Amino acid sequence: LRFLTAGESHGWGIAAVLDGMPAGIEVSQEELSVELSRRRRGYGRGERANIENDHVLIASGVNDGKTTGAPICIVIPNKDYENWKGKYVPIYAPRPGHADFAGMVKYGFNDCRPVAERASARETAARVACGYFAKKLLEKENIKVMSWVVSIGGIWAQLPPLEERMSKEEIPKKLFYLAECSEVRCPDLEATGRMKKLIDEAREKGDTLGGIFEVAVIGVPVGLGSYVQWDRRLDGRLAAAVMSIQGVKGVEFGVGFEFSEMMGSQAHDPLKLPKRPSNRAGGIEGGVSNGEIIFMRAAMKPIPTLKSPLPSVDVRTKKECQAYIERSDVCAVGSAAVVAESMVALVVADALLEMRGGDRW
Ligand code: EPS
Repeated sequence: LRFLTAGESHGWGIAAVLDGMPAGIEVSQEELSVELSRRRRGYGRGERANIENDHVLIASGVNDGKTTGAPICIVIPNKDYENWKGKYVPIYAPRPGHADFAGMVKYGFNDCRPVAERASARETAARVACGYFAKKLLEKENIKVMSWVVSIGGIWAQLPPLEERMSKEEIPKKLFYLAECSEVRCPDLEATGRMKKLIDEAREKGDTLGGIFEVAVIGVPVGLGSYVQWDRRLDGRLAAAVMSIQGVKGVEFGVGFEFSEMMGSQAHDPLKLPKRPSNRAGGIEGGVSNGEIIFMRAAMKPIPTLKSPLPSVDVRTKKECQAYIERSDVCAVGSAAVVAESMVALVVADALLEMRGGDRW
C-alpha cells in the first residue's frame, strides 16, 4: 500500500493516489466526509476550517461502493481558491519554525510563498482521505485505530494510568468516545475547559500552542513488521509516518522515554497465561507487533505562524524585521491526532497486506 499527495494550500485543490488497496472493501462517501470533518473541526482552528467543507471526489478505484483493486484517486477542491485565484502574495520574512527559510534556499525561490503553499498542513486532508480506506480494510479484520489529546500548552488531562490507557476495554469508553465529544479531542472534559481557555489566551496574545496526543491500535495480530531488516521494523515505520505530520517533533511507544529510567526487571512485560499482565512495550517488540495494543504518543510544536511575530530577516534587504503574518490556526493538536490515526492506519494496513497478501478481501 502506498500513496502520494499533491496540491497547494490555496491552489485549486488537494489530491492523492492510493495504490495497492485490495478489491472488495465497502466504502461510503458519507463516512469519508465524517473522517474529513473530524480533522477539520476543533477549538483553536482558524477561519480557514470554516471556509472549507472538504468534499472528496473519488475519481477512480471505487465501483458501486466497493474498491476495485485499481489505484484510488481522490480530489478535494479548495473552496478558498476562489479568493486567491490570480493573486500572488509573496512572503519575504520567513517564519521561525516554519519550512519557509530552508525551503526557499533549497529550491532557489525569491520568496517563501511556494514553500508555504506546499508545506501547509492543508495537505493532511488528503492523508485523512487515504487513511479512511486503510481504516476500512483494517475494520474487516476488527482492527481499530483511535486517538485522543493528552495535553495542550502544558495543561495535562487527568487520564487513567498508562496501563489502563493500553487496555482494550478502557480505550473506547474512557478515552476515545469522550475525546470525540471534546472540542479539543481531549477525554478529560474538565481539562478541555482549561485547554480552551488557554487557547483563547494564546489567540488574544497573537500566539499559538502545541501539545501531545496518543494513538492506539486495537486488535492487531502478532507478526506485523519484521526484525530481519531495519526498514521493515513496524515501530520505525510508524514513527516515520507520524513524524512526517506537519509540526510533530517527537514520538514514543508504550512507556517510551520512561524506559530509560527503569531496571530491565521493571521494564519488560512478562509472558503469562492467559494473558500478559502489562503492555509497557506498547504492542511492539523487536520491530514486530506482539498481539497487544499498539500504543504511541506524539508531541506537536506550536504552529509557527504568530500574529505577534518573532524576529526574522527580510530576504530582499537582509535587514532584521518581524516574521510574516498570515491567517492561521492557534492550535491544531486535535486535528493532528486525527491525521496520525490515518497515517498509523495506512502503515498497519500496509504491514497487514505484506503478511497476508491478498488482491481481494
Ligand atoms: C495552515 C494554515 C491555515 C490552516 C491550514 C493549514 O490555513 P490558512 O493559512 O489558509 O488560513 O487552516 O489548514 C487547513 C486549511 C486545513 O484544512 O487543515 C498551514 O499553514 O499549515
